[in-house]
Amino acid sequence: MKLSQEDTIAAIATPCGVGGIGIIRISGSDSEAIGRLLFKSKKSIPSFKSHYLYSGNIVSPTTGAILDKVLLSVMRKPHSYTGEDVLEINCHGGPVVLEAVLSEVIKAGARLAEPGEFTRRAFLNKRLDLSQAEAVIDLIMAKTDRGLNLALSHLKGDLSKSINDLRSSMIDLLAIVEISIDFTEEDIHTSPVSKLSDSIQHIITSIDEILSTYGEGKILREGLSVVITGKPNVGKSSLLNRLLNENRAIVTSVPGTTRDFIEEVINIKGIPVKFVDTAGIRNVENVIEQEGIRLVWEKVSSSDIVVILLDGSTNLTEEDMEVIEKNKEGEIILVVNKNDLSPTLRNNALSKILPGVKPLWISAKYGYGIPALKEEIYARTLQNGQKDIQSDVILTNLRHKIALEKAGGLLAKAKRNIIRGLSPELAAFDMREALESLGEIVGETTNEDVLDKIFADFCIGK
Ligand SMILES: Nc1nc2c(ncn2[C@@H]2O[C@H](COP(=O)(O)OP(=O)(O)OP(=O)(O)O)[C@@H](O)[C@H]2O)c(=O)[nH]1
Ligand SMILES: [Mg+2]
Repeated sequence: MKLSQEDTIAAIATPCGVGGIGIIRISGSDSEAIGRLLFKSKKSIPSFKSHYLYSGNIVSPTTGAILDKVLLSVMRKPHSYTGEDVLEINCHGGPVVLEAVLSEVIKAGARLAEPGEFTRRAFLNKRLDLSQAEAVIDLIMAKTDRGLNLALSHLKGDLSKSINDLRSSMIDLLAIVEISIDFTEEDIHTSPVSKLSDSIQHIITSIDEILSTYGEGKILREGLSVVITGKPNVGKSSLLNRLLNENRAIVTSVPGTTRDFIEEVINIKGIPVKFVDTAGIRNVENVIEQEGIRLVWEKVSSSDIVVILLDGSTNLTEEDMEVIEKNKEGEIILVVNKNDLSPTLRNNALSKILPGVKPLWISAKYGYGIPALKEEIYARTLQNGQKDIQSDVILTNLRHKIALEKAGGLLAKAKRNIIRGLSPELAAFDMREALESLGEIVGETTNEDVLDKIFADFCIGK
């Protein structure tokens, strides 16, 4: 999408709905003129001071009607979010008033902003690099305090700095390799092969260190999903309610109570964990329940962890065995519920069915074993990620991961070719491509399509 950067853009920057205030944001060369046209205050203001708040009314130039009593500020370029002249109107936070003011702003010459267009302009005007722009959306979408801290660190430029450090080391090395293309060893004193390959390896190792943080970073940013499955009546909905500390799902003693799935997120030590309560697995004629059971397998296949829930007060049935069979190859936690009743199931019997899997006994009804279950889920997330992170930054974004992997692969190829004594031209070619790949992370070398895709995820007004 080719968006004109000449236009002045406008949008309601606050969420839809009712609130104390609602903000209309305008960016571009006509911002101030639009402010002059619509804003009326008691005292005449010859010129708006930048970063200064003015109190007054928004008045329709055609009807003369007062649309809202507002606070207005101008942030002159380049010291604004977008790097352009920005005008912000703090209106009252009702959808009708905001629409009325926005429509006057549009009539006065602005056009509606596309999603993320303010941040896109900030990027194009070099107020932010691309990884920082992406951190803006992560910050807005952060689900826990740890996710927020990560987004803040990226917004501050910690990731950009690491990537730019790598890029400058690569540029230095590339210069050395390129010199050896033009001159033979007798002409000038070139770096010995071993030194060059060591230097390339050093960069590869730094890339690998950053890459190793992705498992944890992804979990911190996106969270993980845990599906609770088991035959009817084992206490799946009771467990969800206990984890949430509220009666979210219907619990009854009638098997087959839950038909649809229910998803809720809880925060386990800073990790957003989405629990999915599902219909009990059994063979039934009822088509509604059958549909619910079909959904369970769909949910299971897209989950990170499956909690297999059993009822410890009864013997295992065929239905339990079906649940175990279908899940045993995946990432599972075996949980035995109703620990408050006298136990019928035994750990040694379970270990024959699922060797090496330690059952966790709980009582969803009374809360026993719930902290241990949360601990277990947390421990699994660390297993998926990395315990001893060497890197200063944590990678959270798949786009960044792919670019780093590509760069690492190309550098490894360059190193091999240097060791083999092949023409330095070959190594230089791969190193240049690796450099470009790293450049994509910070937006030095990114095409329009990639930008479109990144900013499409943003909200309007950001
Ligand atoms: N004693 C005891 N009863 C429990 C416990 N957890 C659940 N129950 C009871 O077991 C019955 C079924 O609980 P649910 O949470 O509805 O079970 P479910 O697995 O969601 O059942 P479906 O939705 O039908 O698949 C209810 O009567 C609960 O009160 C527990 O820890 N101890
Ligand atoms: Mg249920």
